Formats: sequence, structure tokens, C-alpha cells
Amino acid sequence: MNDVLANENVKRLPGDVRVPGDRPQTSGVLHLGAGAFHRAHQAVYTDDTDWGITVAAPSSRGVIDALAAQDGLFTVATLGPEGADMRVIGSIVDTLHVATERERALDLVAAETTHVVTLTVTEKAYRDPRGVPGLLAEGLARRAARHGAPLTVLCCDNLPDNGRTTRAAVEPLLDGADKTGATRAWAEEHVTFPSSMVDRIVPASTPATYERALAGLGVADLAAVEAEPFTQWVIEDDFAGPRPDWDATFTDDVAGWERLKLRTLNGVHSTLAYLGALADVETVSETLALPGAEDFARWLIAEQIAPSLTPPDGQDTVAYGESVLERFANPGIRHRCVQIAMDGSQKLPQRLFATIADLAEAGVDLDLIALPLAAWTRFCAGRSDSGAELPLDDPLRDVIRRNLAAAGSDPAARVDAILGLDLVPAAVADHHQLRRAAAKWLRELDRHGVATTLEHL
Ligand code: CS2
Repeated sequence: MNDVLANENVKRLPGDVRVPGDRPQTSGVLHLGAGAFHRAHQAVYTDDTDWGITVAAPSSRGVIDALAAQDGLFTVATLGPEGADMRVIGSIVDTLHVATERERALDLVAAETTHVVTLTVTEKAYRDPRGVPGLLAEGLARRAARHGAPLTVLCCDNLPDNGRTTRAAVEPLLDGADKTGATRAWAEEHVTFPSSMVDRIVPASTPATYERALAGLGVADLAAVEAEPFTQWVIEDDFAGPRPDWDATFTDDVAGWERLKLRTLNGVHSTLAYLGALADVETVSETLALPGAEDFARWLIAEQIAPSLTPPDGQDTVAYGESVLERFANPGIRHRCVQIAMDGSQKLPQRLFATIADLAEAGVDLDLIALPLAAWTRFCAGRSDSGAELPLDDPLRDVIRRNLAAAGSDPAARVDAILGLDLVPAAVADHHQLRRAAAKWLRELDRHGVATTLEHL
């Protein structure tokens, strides 16, 4: 038997591993971003249909090389309380490395056989016109000029109004794509950008992921991922042409779901990530087990997050929050705090500052929600409570560090240094009670550390 997962050995894998049936021959979906989340989410939904995906990696090629060596096959290990359940996914039929195969990438955006382009390229990618938005604009110009068949561009990143955000990143670049404005006019008629809310906890794969795959399959799988049992996809029903028959929820109102998920799940996730990293704790589930942490998360949801939003019909923010905390506690999932902590400047506007802005407008007391702000401020300085170094992996790293250095050691000045960043809305930056409360929490964290602060809340 071949020693890596491949078409030729997939039918001979151990009987408890679910394997794909007939694999699709062509890909109507072009997906940008080959990360673990895509493989455990959209690729799985697509595996339940008869469509195929060409997965494109914008820059780093490790994953697509592994996929290419395995005929596109990879395993998702679903880790629940009762152990792992393994499934081989066969929906990826081709791979592409954008940095070295740009022409092919543009041709695929333009191809008449491509009906949907899906995206998981992280929050910050939408701000770089030379990156993914530029690629899409150029590909759309080619499509308009060649045959003009409609296309759906479906963002699956954790951004509010993610369809509109994608459109806003791409549309201005269309003007530069030709001299007559024809591409832009065509795109207005033939390209849609539905919003979607995606949800599944999928930590970055580690050596343990590959060892688990090898043990379960009997062959190596260097594109394996692991994920929690829960999965959800809510999509705005606005497709320009054909689409796979995904088992997702299609609706006209994604905004309510996005807000609920970004503020509750992702907001509490980031909060726990900064607290856990400062407390020298490795994972979210271990952070939640710190004395006082779960109670704090519960208060935060009930007293700050719930009053900031109207959940979608039939949903209750506190009950949703309870199910989120249960998912975070899953001991099978080792989701590292420092992974979630990265790119805070790109994540916190929709996870934390939007909540604060709405609470401020409603005149709600902001004491509890000032604690995650204080935790991020302390995290950005780069030292945990024990003095260990913490990575500040963030596109605004330099300006954050410069502002903090200028602020010195005074907690109020450090909070102001963070609130002075452009990404913070004025309603948040100028809020006196928030600033006072955050400075108070930062003083507590400086003096006593996260563990003691949480325990004595
Ligand atoms: C996490 C998300 O890394 C992060 O920032 O908060 O990836 C989270 O796990 C997913 O959004 C869950 O759907």
C-alpha cells in the first residue's frame, strides 16, 4: 500500500473511516485560502454534494503541496467527548498556488465552468488591494471580456457584513481593470457577493493531528485537520448562477446571525485567548477551567453582549452563549490561546468594539467589558504574568508597540495608547467610564495577574 493517503488506497482504509464515493471530475467552486478552517468546513459541506473545489493558496504552499501529493484527499477528525471520528474528504479535485501561478488563478476566476468563488483569507486580506481583492478584480475583468457568465463571490471570513465588505474591497479596483468602466457595469449586473456566517472550531493542525491521522488510517495524511462536532453555515440567498446543494441555512437575513456569532462566540473566544495567554495557559478549554473564568464569561454574555444585539428569530443570546461555552470546554479540542490572539487589531473591531459602541449608545455600564480591553492592552506589551514572552502577531504591531512605549507604565496612559489606534471607533475611544474601568482592570492585572483577578471577581 502507498504510504500516503491517495485514490489508490482510499477504499482499503480501516472500516470505521468514512470515505468519499465517486469523486467529482470538475470544480465549479474556486476556493481561495487553504487553511484548516476551509478543509473542515466548506470542503466538508461540498463533499456532501456532487460539486468539486479547486483550492488556491494565496502565498504559502505547504498545504496545497500535501493535498496535491494525496490526490486532494485529506481527513477530518471530529473530536467529541466520545473520542475521534474520522472522515476522508474528496471534494478537492485540484490545487493552485496563486503566487507562482497567477495566470492560472485569473483564468479560473474567468472560467465559464467556475460558478462560485469562496474565500477564507483572514480578516486582514480584504485591506490589501494588491492581494486577494486585486486578483478578483483582474479575474472579473477577464471574465467580463471573455463571456460574461454570472459569478458568485462568497466570503467565509469572520467579518460583519462580509459580502458587502468583499464587494467594497473589489469594486473600486474594477475601474482600473479597463478604461471604459465596462467591467464595473458588467459586474454590477452579473456578480453577487452574498454574506455568510460560518462556524466550526478548527484549531491549526499540529504534529499530534498528523499522528492521529496516521494511527487511524494506517497511511500518512499531511493535510489532516481536526475539528469539533458542531458545524453551521448561514448564507444569504443571493447567488448569481448555479451553486452546490450545500446543507446550509439559506436566508435573507444573515446580519443577525453574524452579529450573534461574532460578538458572542468570537468575542468571548478572543477574551479568553488574551486572559489565557497572560495566565500562561495554553488552550481555551484550560483557560475556561481557571477559577472564576467561566462565571466571568457568563456575566460578560448576559450583561454586556446580550444587551448589545437583537438575535435572529428564535434565538436567545444567553442560551446561545451557554452552548458556545460548552463547545469551548470540549477537552478534545486543543485550541491554542496564542493562535486566537493573533491579529487582534483586525478582529476586535467586530468582536469587541462594536459591542461596546452599541452599549455606550444605550447607556449601559461598561465595567465588565473593560476587562477584555485591559487584557488585550497588557497582551500587546508582550509579557505574560510570569514574564514569559508572548508573540504579538498583528499587522499593526509596530504602531501598537510604539504607542505603548510612549505611554510608559501608567495604566490609564496605556489604555489611551490602545484606544488611540485608528481601528477604535470614537464612541469607544472617548468613553470616560470605559477608559477608567479599563485602567482599573489593567492595574489589577499588573499587580495580581489574570488568575487572581478572575478568582476575586
Ligand atoms: C477564532 C475563530 O481564531 C479565531 O479568531 O475565534 O477561528 C473561531 O474558532 C471560529 O470563528 C469558530 O467558528
